[in-house]
Amino acid sequence: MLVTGGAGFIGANFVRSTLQHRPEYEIAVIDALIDPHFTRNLDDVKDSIAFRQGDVCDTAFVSALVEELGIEVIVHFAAESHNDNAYLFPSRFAHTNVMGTVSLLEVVRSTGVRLHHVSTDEVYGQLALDDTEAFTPDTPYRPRNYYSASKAGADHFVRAAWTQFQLPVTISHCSNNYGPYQHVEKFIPRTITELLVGGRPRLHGSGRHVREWIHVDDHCTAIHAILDRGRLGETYVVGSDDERDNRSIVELILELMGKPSDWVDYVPDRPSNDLRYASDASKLRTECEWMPLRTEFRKEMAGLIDWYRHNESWWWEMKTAVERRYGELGR
Ligand code: NAD
Ligand code: TDX
Repeated sequence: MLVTGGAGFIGANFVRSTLQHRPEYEIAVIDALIDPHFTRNLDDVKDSIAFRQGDVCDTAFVSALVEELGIEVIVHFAAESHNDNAYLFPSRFAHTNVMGTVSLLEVVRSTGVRLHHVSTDEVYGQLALDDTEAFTPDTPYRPRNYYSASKAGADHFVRAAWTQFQLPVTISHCSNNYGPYQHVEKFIPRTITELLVGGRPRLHGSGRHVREWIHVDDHCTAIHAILDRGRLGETYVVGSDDERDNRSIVELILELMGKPSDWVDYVPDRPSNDLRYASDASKLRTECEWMPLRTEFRKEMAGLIDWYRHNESWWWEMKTAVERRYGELGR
């Protein structure tokens, strides 16, 4: 198995859980290490995998590795993943997210390996707080920012690769993940680490934006369920049904970390911050016999706070750089 972006948050968790639970796979990772801090995410498993630093847009490099190692399946996580970077560096998002995926499809076309493409629920746009319909694989695409537009562009190529050439592909659209090794630019790690350094968390806008939160381990089992039982050419939505607004997440973390509920600063919203996402994973649950297991959010959040508390050396430097950038953005 070749895992692209395997040094990132979800990729590194996927590599670790695959090594632990699915020993039949031998794993290679390609990652461009766009943030030098990603280097450490695979430290504890580096002797059990073949790691190559490189760009997924480099088709010849990926093809050569696929041939050399006898790769049979590619799980494609590599991406520019942060909304706040997307409108600052749009061409990086187009390059990696669209061209990187097109490049892998070329590898699939020439070698016949299977590709699982990891997309996001954000491609479906935003829901109103009182909408009763959640995102399904048939929901029309309505991306509202450069990140989701780039992911949507990639998805269209993957789907066209199936209709045009019957390439062996599957796609998943997951909701917001949380767990260890998540970059501190993202909401939950930023909130926890801000409290650990004695600062105040920031809520964008009204704090009423809603996300559906899933533990990264459940995302990983969902991908394995699709690899095992999913149908080629199909799209699966992955979610937990656990919707929470940003304010209630901050309040829970404040409570778990012994701070008053108003220990928070409200800052200007990011442009076009989608109001709400909600997923309907029933196709995945039924066809692939999958269900999320790490669903006790309060307990998971307490464990995650401990993880960040005990792994300060992992995030300290990254935090300094991230907060400098947020400072420039005014949030
Ligand atoms: P991440 O930013 O932590 O990891 C992305 C990894 O891709 C990094 O290690 C980075 O170095 C690597 N990468 C970037 N450009 C590359 C390139 N050109 N070539 C090779 N490697 C490159 O992001 P993440 O949160 O782990 O997200 C992984 C995937 O899951 C992304 O495709 C994202 O769109 C998707 N996703 C994320 C979430 C979430 O909540 N984090 C939810 C749904 C879907
Ligand atoms: O300090 C903060 N305060 C705050 O209120 C930060 C960093 C974020 N927010 C808000 C903005 C969003 O409404 O929290 C929400 C979540 O923000 P992010 O963690 O940046 O995630 P989001 O933009 O929802 O995108 C994430 O989920 C979908 C991932 O980064 C994507 O890669 C994935 O596809």
